[in-house]
Amino acid sequence: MSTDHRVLGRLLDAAERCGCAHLVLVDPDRTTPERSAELARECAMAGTDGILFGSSTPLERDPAPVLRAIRSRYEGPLVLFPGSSGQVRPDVDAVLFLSLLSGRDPRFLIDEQVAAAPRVLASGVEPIATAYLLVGSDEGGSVARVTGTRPLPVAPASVVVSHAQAAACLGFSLVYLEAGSGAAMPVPASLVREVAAATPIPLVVGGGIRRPEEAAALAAAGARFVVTGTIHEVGSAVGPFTEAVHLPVPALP
Ligand code: 1GP
Repeated sequence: MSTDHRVLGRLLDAAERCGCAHLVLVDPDRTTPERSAELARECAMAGTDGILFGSSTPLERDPAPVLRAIRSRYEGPLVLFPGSSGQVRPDVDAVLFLSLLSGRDPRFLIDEQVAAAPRVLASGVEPIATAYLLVGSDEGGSVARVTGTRPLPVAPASVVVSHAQAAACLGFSLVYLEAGSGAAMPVPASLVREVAAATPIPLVVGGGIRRPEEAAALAAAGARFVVTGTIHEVGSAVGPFTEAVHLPVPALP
């Protein structure tokens, strides 16, 4: 049995073409099907590079109507971003196959993955091996609460750098620097710059981004993917964020 990497390839192509790609996170417990359809339409219009779908907390509602609403309006990659093995489902294009390397709890390092792998491989959904690093100066929000782990400190940068480098050595496809959904502050751009410079695999950065300028700063610092979620749940348009994340093509001399 083998898995191909079509979705990852498509996402990386987008990041290459645009300098940095923009992903929008839809939490099916916090977004109605109607709002999801509207968000998906905005993503299609804006040229957003992918939609992430999932929740760090156990799902309270059937997510299928939200998923269908997204599919009805958006043809780009739809990637599961699961909080646990229980969220794995066959009707997505790929799954961020996460291991919480910032923590030391075997459940989130490997146990959930062992539980999920048979269903992922049987479904044909593409797994994207992603090292998940909770990073920040606050408490880490719902990810910290659910996993019982603490975020890695933002300083000294060497702590996050060495975790990202371990992810590269272990063969992960992506490193996700997560400040936590709705975090008071995004991951600092200065830290993203140091991690990007020292790590040979692409960085995904998300959590607490509220302004297009913050998204642009993270892209300029070396993020290959920038994720926004909560800000759109409260009504902010997607377009300005996608536009900010897509780095300007350098002018010909
Ligand atoms: C959370 O990184 C994502 O896992 C997005 O965070 O909801 O704060 O935008 P926000």
